[in-house]
Amino acid sequence: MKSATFAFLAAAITPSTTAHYTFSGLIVNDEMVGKDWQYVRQHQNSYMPTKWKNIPSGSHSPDDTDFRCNKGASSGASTSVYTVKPGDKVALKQAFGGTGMAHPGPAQVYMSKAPSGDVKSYAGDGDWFKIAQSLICTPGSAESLKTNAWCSYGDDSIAFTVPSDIGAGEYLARVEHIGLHGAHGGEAEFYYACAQLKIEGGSGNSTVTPTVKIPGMYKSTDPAVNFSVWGKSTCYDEIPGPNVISGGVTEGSACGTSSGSTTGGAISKAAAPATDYLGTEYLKRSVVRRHVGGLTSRAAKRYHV
Ligand SMILES: [Cu+2]
Repeated sequence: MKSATFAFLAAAITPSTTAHYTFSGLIVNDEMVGKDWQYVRQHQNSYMPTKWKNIPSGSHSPDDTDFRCNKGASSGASTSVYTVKPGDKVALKQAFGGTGMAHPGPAQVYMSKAPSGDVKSYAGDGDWFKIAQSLICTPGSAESLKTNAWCSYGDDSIAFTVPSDIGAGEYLARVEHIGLHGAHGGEAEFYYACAQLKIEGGSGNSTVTPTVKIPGMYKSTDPAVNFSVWGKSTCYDEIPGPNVISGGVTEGSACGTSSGSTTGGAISKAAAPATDYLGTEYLKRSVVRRHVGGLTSRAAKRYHV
């Protein structure tokens, strides 16, 4: 009875963490630091997605100011700030015991420096830039574009390396995964949260470009968020939002011709295999892939469009 009750409660609390998700944990150089929501702004959107159409009850659209750090997270007054240095490997881990992102789509990491120097009071209304993105890692299969062709598919975190040239200061670091399974009908799903980081050291005298505002970096008409994973395409020719900054990292490529990481600038469909590997992908890929192997069929059944 007791275990049955527990099982029921567990199911009630986490009915679809592989289908829906958000991020609450901070991992630095392969170690979890602190507790859930200690360094990540706790928001009120649970694991529900942000969408333009058929917005889930209580959620909002990507045109809302809450698209910055998710619902009700415009202040980080009660969130701690974790100090990192350039080259540190950072990741935000899925909340609510999520065991892997089981939606097809790209992942992005944006950062924004608190103009006042105090990220706790920063609403995220300043300039944002993209430091990392992951696209397609497995080439040549339209079928796998529904699942594990995407580099991020099955991962339980979104990782990045702290850039060396964006300067010291306090930053919001916003990780985001876009579920494209409903994008053909205008229902791309956005999953994201913001960590509060203080960067010490680094050069950082150059102007970081390109920058965008949130909301505003995506439009509901952008091809990248209206892409169909249900067609014959084996490539994701559009990237959502701006290019990564100089020194930023792209994992995979538009067509999956590269499964490593490339540094900086615009992606191209004919991207050469990566020779420059910055170690962003510190979570052991083999473990993730085994996990995905067990997850795929179940995950496929959980698609909700
Ligand atoms: Cu979902």
